[in-house]
Amino acid sequence: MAFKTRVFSGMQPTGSLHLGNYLGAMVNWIRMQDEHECIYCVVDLHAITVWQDPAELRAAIRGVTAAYIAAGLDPKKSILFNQSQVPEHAELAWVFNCVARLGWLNRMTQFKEKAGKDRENASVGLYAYPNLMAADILAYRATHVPVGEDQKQHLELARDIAQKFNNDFRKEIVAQGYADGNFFPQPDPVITGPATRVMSLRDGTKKMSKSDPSDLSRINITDDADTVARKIQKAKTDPEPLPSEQAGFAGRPEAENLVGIYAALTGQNVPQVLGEFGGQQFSIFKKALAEVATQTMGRIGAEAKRLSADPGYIDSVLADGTRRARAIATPIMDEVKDIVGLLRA
Ligand code: AQP
Repeated sequence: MAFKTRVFSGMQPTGSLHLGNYLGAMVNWIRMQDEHECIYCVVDLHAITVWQDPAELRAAIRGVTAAYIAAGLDPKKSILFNQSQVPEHAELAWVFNCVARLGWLNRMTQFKEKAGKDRENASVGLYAYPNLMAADILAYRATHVPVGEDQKQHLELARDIAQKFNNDFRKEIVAQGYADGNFFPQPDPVITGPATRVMSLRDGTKKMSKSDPSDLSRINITDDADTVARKIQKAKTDPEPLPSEQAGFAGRPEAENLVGIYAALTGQNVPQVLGEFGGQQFSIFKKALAEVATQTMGRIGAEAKRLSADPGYIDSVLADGTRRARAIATPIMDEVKDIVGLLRA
């Protein structure tokens, strides 16, 4: 069957959002909400795959919701809610735990990075994280998933799970009226723009991340203008001036990262930025970068702070989004139960 275009994505409330989350994913979320039905989730069940202080988690769920709205998501156009309020995510994840193969999960590089050397001590949830992510998307039979480059492998796994479910249960799926035997779509990743992988300001070979112990490594939406300017001024660079062509980035990941960020924030491509700044010293370029970063992140941060002062409003947005999300997910989960052979009242 032809699947209706539906967009799904989410972010973890594991701290405040940063420039990488914004440029890598959220810019596309905002663009897509004018063209499609969009469902954007605060993935709190993913957050607890590593320890979260309960009071901080509660605050972060509201904080990330405020950031979504402040960045430009319209709760009237898009469905905004937090994952744990829609039980179909966890229910479908269990079914997918039984569809996905251990060998598939063993190949997931994010688990290896996050578990590090102390693998035996990592939570089972962290290991099964990609199955829950597949359930997040497929509980809505979403067709498009705007994410940063780091989520590519998890998206491929979601596609494999959708395909295996369709294959395993084809007879039942056809009996339920899906003539071509496809109950789930194979969701397409949407990974576009000049900053699909924003790197740490302290190390151009590492992704900018909420959980990096160094706050200097990232620009948070909660940072004020002075902090943004200081972090950019302290960002690691090299002694050479900026190159005039992209080939000049070889062996200079920090320079490449900063230019990519500037391009994304100003709506230009990298050659255009190099046309303007090629041959110049970092001190000059960093001033210009600080100015545009402060404008964008400062505006979002100030609005998120204003919205956060009214938790009643944030909770009402989440309640409305939950109701609309469940209206889509519940009938889909009911069909999954019928297909799998689980009795329901
Ligand atoms: N550095 C990045 N560059 C581009 N995109 C990024 N994303 C994350 N970091 C970058 C994208 O943001 C979305 C939400 O990510 P997440 O909050 O679910 O978790 P994450 O990918 O694990 O992000 P963090 O910041 O690194 O969180 P922690 O430190 O808690 O693990 C995703 O679309 C992601 O691709």
